[in-house]
Amino acid sequence: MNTINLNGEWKLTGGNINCKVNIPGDFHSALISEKIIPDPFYGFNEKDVQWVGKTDWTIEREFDFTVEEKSETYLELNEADTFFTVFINNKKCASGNNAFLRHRFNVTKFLQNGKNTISILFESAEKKSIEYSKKLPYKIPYMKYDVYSPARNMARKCQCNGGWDWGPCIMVSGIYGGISLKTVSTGLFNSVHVEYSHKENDWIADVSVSFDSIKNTKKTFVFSIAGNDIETSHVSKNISLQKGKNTIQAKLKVSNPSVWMTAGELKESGLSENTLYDLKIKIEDEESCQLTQKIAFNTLKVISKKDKAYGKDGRSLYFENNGRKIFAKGSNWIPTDSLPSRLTFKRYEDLLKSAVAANQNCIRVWGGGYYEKDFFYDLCDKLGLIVWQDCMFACSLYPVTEDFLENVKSEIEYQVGRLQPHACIGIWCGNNENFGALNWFPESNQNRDRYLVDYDRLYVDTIGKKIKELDPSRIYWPSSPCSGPDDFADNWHADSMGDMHYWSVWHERKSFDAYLSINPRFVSEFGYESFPSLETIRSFAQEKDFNFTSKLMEYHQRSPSGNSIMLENFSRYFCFPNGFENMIYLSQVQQALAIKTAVDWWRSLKPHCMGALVWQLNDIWPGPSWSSLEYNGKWKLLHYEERKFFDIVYQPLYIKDNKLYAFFSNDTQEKLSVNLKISYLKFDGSNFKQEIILKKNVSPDTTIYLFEEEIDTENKNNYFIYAEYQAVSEKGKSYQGCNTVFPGLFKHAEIENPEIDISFIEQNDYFEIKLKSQKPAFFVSLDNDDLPGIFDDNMFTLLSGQTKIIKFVPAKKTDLKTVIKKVSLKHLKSTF
Ligand code: BMA
Repeated sequence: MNTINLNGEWKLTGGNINCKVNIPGDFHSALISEKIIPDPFYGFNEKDVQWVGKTDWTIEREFDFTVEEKSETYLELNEADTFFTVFINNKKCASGNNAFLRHRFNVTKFLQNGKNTISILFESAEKKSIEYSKKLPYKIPYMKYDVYSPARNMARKCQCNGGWDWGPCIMVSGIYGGISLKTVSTGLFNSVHVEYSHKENDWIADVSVSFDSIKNTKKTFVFSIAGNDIETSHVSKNISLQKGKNTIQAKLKVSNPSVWMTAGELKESGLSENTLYDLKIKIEDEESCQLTQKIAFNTLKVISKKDKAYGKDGRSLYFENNGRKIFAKGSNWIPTDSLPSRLTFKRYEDLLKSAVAANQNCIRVWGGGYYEKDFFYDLCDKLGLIVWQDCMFACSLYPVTEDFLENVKSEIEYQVGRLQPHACIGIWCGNNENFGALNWFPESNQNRDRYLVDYDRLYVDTIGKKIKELDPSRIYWPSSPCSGPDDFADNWHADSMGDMHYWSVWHERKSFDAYLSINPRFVSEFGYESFPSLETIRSFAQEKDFNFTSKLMEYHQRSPSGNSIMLENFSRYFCFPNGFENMIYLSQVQQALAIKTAVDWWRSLKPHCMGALVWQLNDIWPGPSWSSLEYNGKWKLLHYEERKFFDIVYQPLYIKDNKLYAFFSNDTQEKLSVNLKISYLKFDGSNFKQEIILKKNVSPDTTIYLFEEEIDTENKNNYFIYAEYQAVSEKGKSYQGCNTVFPGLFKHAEIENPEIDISFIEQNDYFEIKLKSQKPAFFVSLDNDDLPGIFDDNMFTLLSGQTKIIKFVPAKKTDLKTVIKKVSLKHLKSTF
């Protein structure tokens, strides 16, 4: 096989624009680098670049080609977004209308020896979608946000390009996965499918590969699995290929491979990565014609059974890895940038490593973005992150015309074929919130049956059937949230079955204790907003805009009345902070507390509740949102708090109905002997009452109830509760942690000024920040302004007289003077 790589510089024309574009890449990025349009993230610029998405664009270039006898040449495009037509030597030779496909077109007859030209017209997806929607027999409604692209649900492209409640409307187009010409004398590999079985540690990989042959011929296919710690396994197969699609199978035996572990299991084993193996399939006498795939050995599955829960009909939902029940702790992943040219391996690696560093073991690839890049799944395989994979349909109804369904079938065929071999894929899910969406629109409320039939045709008859056919080894979950393949409750409020999206605390503006009013099985979405740090705000705003309700701050806030919801809760829980910086800090404290309140409760419900996925992990642009990681990857206080409440050993504490409840979670595979101390302290640091000392043994993978006690409501503003533990496992591993709860409201607590001394010490490649407090200090937080790096703890309680040393590891080498200048300290009392 000969490949001509057509990536690189192309000419871009559209309207009266004529400039250069780098492929792979998007056209907005080209216009930005050519200074034809401004950075759409800055100020109100988003409004000024909407014309780009409404314009048709053409890219073109030349290339040399040598015609080869008895061969066929295929033009391959990956992630061509969306409606495109290809011309080679000015002859139309191919077209496409799905950004989620790998397109392969036989263009042999259009090529000539020597110089050739290729041009590709990309019609505005917005224009095409509006045209398409007008041809439909009835309206197909979709969720619209502040700045949106009409009829976005008609196009098979990233749905949130059309604007969302955390991101801008930037209707990108281009080729994001690369373009090449492949000349073959036998054919092309399509995809590989692998299923595993094992006895003890002798594994069998059942491999079947799909191969497109250009002729009838006999070939030998060589299968192999290799890796550092195994003996390479080989199987050769002599095959009579038919012209067209062929499936070739082989069983490969592998002894004692390292078995795939989730991130928590890796941490427990002192490992940072899974061992991946190289599966290779090639044609014996055609070295260049091969397919390689990273694989790992595991049996990861979903258990979902009907049961009785809290006296209600229930349905469990949890992951089981190699026979072990896993409490899913993680986040929802959205596209990492509005501009595909900026989607780099480094950014993905940083975000996913940050997720693991916060003790997450599960990532949901949300249905309004992309089927992610191969390296995303390679990273999840390596890092032990279970992937909940949505199909790319979100917050909308969709057409079910024949051509649309055919288009979707090819999309699912390609994407499931591409992703199936990844060990990290835990569950296939039909869509995001589209069953619930049937209740959101006047059209579907007036004529539910019509849209319900459409729903069934798309997610059950088309997508569901296809996925079950292509990957029977994994469960297909029709929608998120839903109460099960055969139940249709409102899983924004019904808690006993399947997965929930719990949004009552944010969208319904309820207080944090509403989280304790539900007993969910698996919460796949819940979230609370905060503002990003000042360094991120400076990237899109000027000092004059530094106010929660400035026109620009409200413009970058895409959740309806998001800023006022945050302010409303400030007044519900806190003394009102003075100044913009304190409001940013407090918004992050508030966000972290909201999510912690939920997780402390839901972890105490294990094994009834077996999952908590926070909305959202990352940001697509700089602005207020539900993320725990800012647009530039910086950790918000929520992410630091996640590292504590998602840890494999943790002590959930909560107050419910004026009672303190204490639990202990051991998500390790070893028994722990635990020493616990619960202190009741006044805000001057003295004891409010006698502490409680407990010694407990906690079995593996178990959460136990410790005790409950009435809180002293009379004095609830005069003391706080500080719990700390040391735990040792059977094999001598030690764990420690602490947790603080206030019996009363923070705003009424008699908090004193703690007078914290801070000093900095330079070490080899990190810095120590020494803190000593005279009085108890709360939500003590360090911020590294424009100095990327991570603290080994943040947002913590400092007891009076306690000295705490925080390690700051800068992303790049820096000096003490810079650290002292750029690292600042805040705590609750300092905000008012
Ligand atoms: C859910 C998600 C997203 C949305 C989020 C916050 O609906 O599925 O669509 O951004 O809530 O509103």
